[in-house]
Amino acid sequence: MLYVLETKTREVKDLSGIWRFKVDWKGKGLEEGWYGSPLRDTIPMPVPSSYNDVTQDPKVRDHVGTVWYEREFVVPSSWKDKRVFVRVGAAAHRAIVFVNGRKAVEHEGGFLPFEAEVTDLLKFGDENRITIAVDNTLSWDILPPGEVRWLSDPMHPEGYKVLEYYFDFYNYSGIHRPVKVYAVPREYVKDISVTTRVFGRDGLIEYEVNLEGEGDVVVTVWDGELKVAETSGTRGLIALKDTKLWEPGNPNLYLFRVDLFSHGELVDTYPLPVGVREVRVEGDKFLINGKPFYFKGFGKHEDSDIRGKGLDHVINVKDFNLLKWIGANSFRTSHYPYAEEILYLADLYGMAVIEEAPAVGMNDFQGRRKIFGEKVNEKTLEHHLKVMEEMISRDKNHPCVVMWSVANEPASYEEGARAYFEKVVRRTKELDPTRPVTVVESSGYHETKIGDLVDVTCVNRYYSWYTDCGDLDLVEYQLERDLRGWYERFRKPVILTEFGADSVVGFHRDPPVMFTEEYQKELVERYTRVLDRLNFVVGEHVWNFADFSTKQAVHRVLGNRKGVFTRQRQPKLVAHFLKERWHRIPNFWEK
Ligand code: GCB
Repeated sequence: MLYVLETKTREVKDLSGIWRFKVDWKGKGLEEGWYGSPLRDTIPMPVPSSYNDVTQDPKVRDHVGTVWYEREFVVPSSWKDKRVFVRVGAAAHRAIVFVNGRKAVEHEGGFLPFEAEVTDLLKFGDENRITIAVDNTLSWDILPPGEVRWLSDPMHPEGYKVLEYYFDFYNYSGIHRPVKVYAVPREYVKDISVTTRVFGRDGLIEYEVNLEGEGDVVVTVWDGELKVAETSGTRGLIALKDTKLWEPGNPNLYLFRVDLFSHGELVDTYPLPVGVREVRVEGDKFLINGKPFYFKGFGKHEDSDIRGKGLDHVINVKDFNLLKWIGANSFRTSHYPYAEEILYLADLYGMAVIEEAPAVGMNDFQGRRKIFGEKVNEKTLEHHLKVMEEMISRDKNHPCVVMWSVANEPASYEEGARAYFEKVVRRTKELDPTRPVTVVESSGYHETKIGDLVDVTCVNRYYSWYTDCGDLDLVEYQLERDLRGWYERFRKPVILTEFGADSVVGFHRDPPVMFTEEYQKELVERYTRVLDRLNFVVGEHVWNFADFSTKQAVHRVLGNRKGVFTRQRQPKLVAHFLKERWHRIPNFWEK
């Protein structure tokens, strides 16, 4: 799936702005055909944004069910001879789109785009109405999972509707990424797939172009203003001599342009930034362009004040500047695929990305319920496989993506997890044989049933935080024994994908105690001492980049405070420790 771009042959209308919004309190909107005529009694609502923190009404914030968005847009008459599509960047978690009262498309899953051709539904040279119903209900049929519970009370016979979920970030809801209407020519470039390889100083680009209709394809590769290669055909190989490779810290990008001609005339053109690089796991090393890479960075979230998970270019660019400032070279899109705009920035800034599917909360840390085979079912698996397809189809061309994570902390100690993840990992590798695959684990090395299925061992650990509270002296023994255990059993490179401690900014205590900035720094420092002496450890991602919102709980003080930066992106004490450390450790590092 190509990102929506304006080019010489394509036009785009970005419908970001204020929409009309209405909560469907009784869940009757569909039945009553609310999409058939303009909505009444609406309030203004920005798109893209989560709606939860925008109003002053806690009922809107906590609503479980459907909300409706609507606005008008004009389609110019010049688009009459084109194909017109509507693309929704992401809507959490289920959405149905109507154009002029007729259904255009529906989609499940809140973190990936979907689209439909709407040419036949439009009035050209006129105003059109788009209506989107978005449902934030979680269930075990989609990812991330959750469930609705009715709590009864004799004083309230109808009961209370509560959404339960087992992941640690707030279930922000609404249209989180831009909605775009765009026009392409009748015959056009539908998709481009590019993979790259590296031979010494030379790079090889293998490509495939998928067309709607017919025509002659010409491909050119540009280094700035300089054309460095030209070829033709819908598939082929391009060899580049003395390639400027893409790698973390040195993100060279070429422009790969596909031109489609019909009877000698240009009908469509699409430019794709391409970074030539090769990723491989060999023994206990993670190699980028043949060199052992060391991951320094964070698990992140799409999360900021008021707009929640809504796309925010200001926050995003700030975050990349902070990643650079602190000396990071990578992050994980914990716990769902982030906006495409973020991956384009990662390509540009030279940040390696572990891209994660929204499979989080497939665990029960109290160990009371069985997950695989009971909660997780055939439908979950089917949806999971579809999500892998959609995610890889969207992001396959990004050089920044160096590994797929198919899930975070599933109940991998259950027998049923093996059959499930065998299928998910196999499908992921079929879809993309060029990138390593992982599952981020919280199980013990002796109990996991899936540790051998992945290419890289990724583990999350919270010694001296969730266990042995306050006892920093235990960290080093426990962590070292644990990580050695993983390596001895599976012989794969290890990344510590989460470790950290909550700190409330401004809380100080010496000697350190929990929740102070000193304790967070001391804990992180002690973990890193262990990582430095284990050769098979190829990376460290601190949890989390910034403080973020969660559902309310006794162990959450206005959300999760494990940020190295505050939610407003200001550094805590630990940030200065990491800055010094990460600027000292090179990106390519063999211990
Ligand atoms: C984890 C989860 C992450 C949580 C974190 C925590 O293991 O992967 O989503 O936010 O722990 O802070 O508890």
